Amino acid sequence: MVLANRLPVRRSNGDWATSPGGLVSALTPIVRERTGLWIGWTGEPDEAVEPFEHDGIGMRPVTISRSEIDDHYLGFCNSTVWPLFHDAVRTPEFHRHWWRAYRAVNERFADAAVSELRDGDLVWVNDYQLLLAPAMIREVAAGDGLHIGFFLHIPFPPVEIFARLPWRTQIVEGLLGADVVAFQTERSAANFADAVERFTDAVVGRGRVAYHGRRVRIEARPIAIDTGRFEQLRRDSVTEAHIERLRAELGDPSTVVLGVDRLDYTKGIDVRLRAFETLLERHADIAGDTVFMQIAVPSREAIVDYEEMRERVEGLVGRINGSYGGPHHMPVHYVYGGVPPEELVAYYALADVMAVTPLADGMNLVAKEYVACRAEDDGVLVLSEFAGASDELEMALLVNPYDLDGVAAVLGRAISMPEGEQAERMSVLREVVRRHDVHRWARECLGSIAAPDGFDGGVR
Ligand code: ADQ
Repeated sequence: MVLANRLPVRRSNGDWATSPGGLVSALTPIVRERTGLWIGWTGEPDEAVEPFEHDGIGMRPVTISRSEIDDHYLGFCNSTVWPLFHDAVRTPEFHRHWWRAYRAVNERFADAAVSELRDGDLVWVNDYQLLLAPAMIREVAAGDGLHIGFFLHIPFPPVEIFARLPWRTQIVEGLLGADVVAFQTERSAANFADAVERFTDAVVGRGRVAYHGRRVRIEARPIAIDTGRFEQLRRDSVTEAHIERLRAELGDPSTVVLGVDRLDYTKGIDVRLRAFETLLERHADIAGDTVFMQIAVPSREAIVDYEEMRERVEGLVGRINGSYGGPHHMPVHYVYGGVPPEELVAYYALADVMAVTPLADGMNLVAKEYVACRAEDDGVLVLSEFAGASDELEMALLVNPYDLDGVAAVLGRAISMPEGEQAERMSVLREVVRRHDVHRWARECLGSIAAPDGFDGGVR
């Protein structure tokens, strides 16, 4: 049984279609094989949809009201937990009525799970919208055969930051309802262990805690991508045609620098634009034949911090083009919208430099997707040391996104990196994303939840 904020399907022409994305494509075959259920929200307010089956998987929709979208989703999830867990890069807001709505929604997910549970079931709870659900499920259904796992897709912050949360003890206790609590990185796992030690009476050991007569394991299980699918799309002849078209649309520049993100203040889109501007200030010669392409998917537009970041990004794009552009050349191209997978792969294949500069990020799949698409072992990944992905992608050019001069210098180095060094770095990076793909990740996560004393799914 998978619990996630959203169901893995969305409406398309009055029918349900599978949502795109790595997590969904990794999990659906496994859930189908085990005749499992998926519990989640449809994405529409106040919608009561009867359980249904899609593509061999039982869907169990949970209703979320319009006021809960405000208080639970936009409020507690995305204006309290999201900024707090991303190192408080924006000031988190704490409101008691948001907390009440968060608890109520978690309760509803837990009830839905409990009503379907059978002995021996494996329950896998995903992400920061459902931090309380593991304990809520365990409280009602404490059978011996029950296995509960939790995976956090975003970072778990250092305890000094987490400590600000008025409901910190309830959150930690909520997670300790699971048998396995897994994180993207060792750092996040260690931060959580610190929080357990400080806010509960659990006894914390290496990678495991003793809590109310049970043992709970704390693990790092970095998420991965469907590498094979990206490689296959890259080889598709249609991709070649897309690449040519996109290159021409950008004015056939000699160098393309790319950014791809949800428009989120954690992603450092403004940072990389300002670093690019600094680079142009210092090396006017690059301005003529280098293009910076930024694709930004709209996200959480109802939240003021997101609206402000959009204005800031668009202001920077205008300023740089005003200063360095001309009638026949724009140094920055900007799209506010998503692009379909075939086109995304073509952009990855086209980009000489990929700039991934979040201030904080659980993993960052874009960095891994870029690597998977570099069929010729060329191209340079510039990666923030604050993205979880930097633990594995050590051969990228790592940057501190708070250091604008540093990022500008590294962008310059990336643009002029000799082919030999590009190949040396990229071949190692590609090996990393091949060896550890999302299918292996899902197998290992579920294997660990099912095994009472841990699972060594092979050496990583
Ligand atoms: P996100 O914050 O959404 O995910 P990320 O890991 O980069 O960040 O995943 C974004 C996904 O959306 C990627 O698969 C990417 O291809 C796609 N995408 C982004 N911009 C797009 C665009 N303009 N057009 C089309 N597709 C686009 C959260 C955490 C991350 C963690 C993931 C998975 O914040 O740190 O890596 O979950 O655990």
